[in-house]
Amino acid sequence: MTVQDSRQKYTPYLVAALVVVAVLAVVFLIIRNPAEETTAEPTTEAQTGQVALSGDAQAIAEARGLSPDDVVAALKTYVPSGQPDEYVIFSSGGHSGQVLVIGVPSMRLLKVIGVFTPEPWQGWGYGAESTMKVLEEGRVNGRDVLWADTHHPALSETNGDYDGDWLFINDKANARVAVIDLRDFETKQIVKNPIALNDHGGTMVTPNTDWVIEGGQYAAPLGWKYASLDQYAEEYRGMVTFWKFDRESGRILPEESFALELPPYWQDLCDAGKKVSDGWVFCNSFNTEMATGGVEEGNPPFEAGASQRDMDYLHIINLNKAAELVAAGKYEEVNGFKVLPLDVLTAEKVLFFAPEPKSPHGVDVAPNGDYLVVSGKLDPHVTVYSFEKIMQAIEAGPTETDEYGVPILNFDDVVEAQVEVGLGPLHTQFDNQGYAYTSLFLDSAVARWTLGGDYAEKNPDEPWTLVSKIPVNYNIGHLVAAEGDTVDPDGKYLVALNKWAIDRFVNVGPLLPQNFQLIDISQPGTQMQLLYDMPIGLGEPHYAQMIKADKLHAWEVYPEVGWDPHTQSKSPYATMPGEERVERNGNTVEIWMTAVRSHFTPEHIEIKKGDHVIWHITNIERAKDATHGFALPGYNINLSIEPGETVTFEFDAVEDGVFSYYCTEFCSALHLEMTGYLLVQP
Ligand code: CUK
Ligand code: CUA
Repeated sequence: MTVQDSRQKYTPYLVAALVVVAVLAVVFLIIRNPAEETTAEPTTEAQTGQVALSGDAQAIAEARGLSPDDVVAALKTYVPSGQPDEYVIFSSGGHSGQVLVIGVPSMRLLKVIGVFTPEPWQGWGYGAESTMKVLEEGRVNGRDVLWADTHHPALSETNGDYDGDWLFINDKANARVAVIDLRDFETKQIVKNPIALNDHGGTMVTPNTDWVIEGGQYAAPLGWKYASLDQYAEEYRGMVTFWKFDRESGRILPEESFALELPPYWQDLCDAGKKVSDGWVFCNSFNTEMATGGVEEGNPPFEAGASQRDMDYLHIINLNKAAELVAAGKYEEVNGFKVLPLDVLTAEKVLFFAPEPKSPHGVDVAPNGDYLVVSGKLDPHVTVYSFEKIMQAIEAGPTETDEYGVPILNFDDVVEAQVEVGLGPLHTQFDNQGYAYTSLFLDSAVARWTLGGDYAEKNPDEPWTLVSKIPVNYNIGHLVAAEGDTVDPDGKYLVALNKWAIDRFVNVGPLLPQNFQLIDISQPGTQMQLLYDMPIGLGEPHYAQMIKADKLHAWEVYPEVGWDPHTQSKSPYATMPGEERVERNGNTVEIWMTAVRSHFTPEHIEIKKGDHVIWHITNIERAKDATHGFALPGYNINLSIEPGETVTFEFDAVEDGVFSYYCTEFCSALHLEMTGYLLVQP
């Protein structure tokens, strides 16, 4: 059946379904309102007007010019006040260097987590030692880099399914990876890749989060040493890094991590194998031409030079074997970091290539780990590789190699299917009905197509065929379906992460918002429905993951009073009521302070100009909403002290004068009185 046919076939049913839902919606609203009226307090005119209007949903729909589709969409996204969402999206915050937390289906923004960039509300990077330490870990050669091009968040997994414990995200610009603890939604660690300045294929995790993958992008001499572009083939290299994650300490362990030296192709996205392909990792590459640009010297420009060949190489990596070789000491060190050299990879059969249509972008492993979907940006097809066939081809022994000696598998031996999906395919997600969804950048659409093999039992459509497309606005990059990159996708919802939103929102100037579009994918066949547009006022978010909300188990307050969120244990500086004090030791003044609604103790602190100040504040509250802020003007100090937390900061009192410190959260009726004087004597 063609797409056109199936559309015609389903259209009458679709219309009928929409009408039924719309009628139900109206009935629902009518039935619901009398109850509200009976419990209502004496009403004002405005309230009466509201009740009358909402009692007639039809009238509202007409007055607002809403179609039945609009009404259905509104009902599917509306989450009543006071109710939580069913799913939570963790999205890259793009250049902001942060992570966005969004509820689905309401698309309400829940939090912006400070990661690579200071964030004032959370007191992230404004004095609190536990936050300054993490940002300092992100320095590059001793220089602060306080922004990031965040790309791919990765939720931790257990047996290939999200477990709601940890979140990782990479900074493409500076090759850094951050670790966020989902007990308190705070960043605990940033690691700077010691061998590369930029990355792209990260972060992705292996099915039990043993390894966090960070694939490279633009080749350079490892350790970013100098080498002339004339020596590109000899001196420049690609890489993929495997960061060892330790759940116990909640940290990446750099000393147990390692990288692979790869040919100087530009490695792009990666994905970890799962189930049958557990232990393997797959990365795309482009610029296997090894173009070095230089249009000003008469060379082909990068975009042409890097697209001359019809095929690039899918990298197929035996991660378990690589880890064994590292354990056996077969590595070299670059900037103190373990790197398995290319000749070891080829001799020990760790790395294989499979040709892939040129300039690919995403490689996405299907839920059972049996197929890999590669999207060639310049090819209207997705190419589906069979893991079983890859293993057979490796077993049979490839006969060809590239110029670095990496074995190349035969394309026809390892490809299962090619599905024509449309123009500019980038990334693929999966659902629970046997469908795959591929973002089409040039078409500005999402393609829904069928998987074959075991997945074909789940739906009646012909395997490996395009079923339908839904337009999105505009320029879609990634897309995210509910748990759509795990071993057990949920279906239901898909969000298209679109770039510049042309003509979608009120004009806010030449820099356009991004647009997250929520799509209902619960119904089969051609029935995908666009539900909601969510403008994102910072950019550019690349990838996001969507987890069932009930898998998250964050703390409501810190476990005990005096908690240090950086170590997730009791702080040695925890201060209980009655223990508040100021101690002087030479030129160092140490302050132990408590915060509770609505005062800081002590309220007067007298020191001398030139003193070094070490200041600890413990929020002794146990109530969920009893967060206090702390601002010390003139010294760039701003803290968020959540219930139970102990925060430490230090500064040199370089100026004399009167400094009133105060609480920056409206914590009580007497919040404005929650203040004190720091008196610095000349
Ligand atoms: S992404 Cu990084 S260029 Cu398609 Cu994963 Cu946007
Ligand atoms: Cu504490 Cu305001």
